[in-house]
Amino acid sequence: MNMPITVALSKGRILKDTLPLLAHAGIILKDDPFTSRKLIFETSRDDIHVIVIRAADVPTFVENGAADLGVAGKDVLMEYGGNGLYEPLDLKIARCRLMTAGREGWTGQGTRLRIATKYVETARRYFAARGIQVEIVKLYGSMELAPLVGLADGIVDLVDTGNTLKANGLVPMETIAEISSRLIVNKASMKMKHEKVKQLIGLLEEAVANQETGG
Ligand code: PRT
Ligand code: MG
Repeated sequence: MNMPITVALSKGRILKDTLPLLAHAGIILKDDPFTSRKLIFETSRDDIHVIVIRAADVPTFVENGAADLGVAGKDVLMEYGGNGLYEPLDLKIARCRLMTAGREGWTGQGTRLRIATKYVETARRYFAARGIQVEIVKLYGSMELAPLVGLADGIVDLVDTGNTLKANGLVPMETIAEISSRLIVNKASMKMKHEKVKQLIGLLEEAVANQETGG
């Protein structure tokens, strides 16, 4: 049985950090995904293909079986919700924190706070669990601008070095979640292509361990 396997990646840092892990597993893309306009890539293993899509679309492709496996940030998975996916492996790449932030002096307290974010569901859950009433302003990017122009009191966004917040006069407040990228697997693929999927998970597990020891 030689059923091919499709792996979904996204084009930014996840691609950059996943390619070395795939290479360690003996999987090399035949074209350079950073310069190519292709969306489907053949690899050194003729039974494994890679597709490159928007980060937020990866869970949708995998849950619906358009890809067997994928790599997605925990931020994206938390926002996507549901339990239609297996999440067998923390790849420990593209790490950052999902945080609340606001202008210097902002306490994060108040009534009817307006919070700008692209993580609408996650932010809603977070503030609701704390009994804080908020109005969520959905944005698709440049969240850091919102408090500066009076669109919101605070934001929920990813923070790595903190430089983006700092450059815009914002300060980090609370950590909602520690973020890293996860391998996700379609539930039917896990059954139907069990041997191949298991083998790939095992190879990536080794690659992660190797990366952790700096090998
Ligand atoms: O399609 P889209 O543009 O949304 O995504 P993409 O194609 O750029 O996807 P990709 O592959 O880059 O993956 C995005 C994922 O990387 C996120 O879902 C996170 O899981 C992870 N990640 C890790 C980050 C960061 N670190 C990060 N720092 N994604 C974004 N940022 C941004 C952040 O939004 C903020 O604007 O970087 C800025 C903050 O960085 P610092 O260092 O200034 O704090
Ligand atoms: Mg991007």
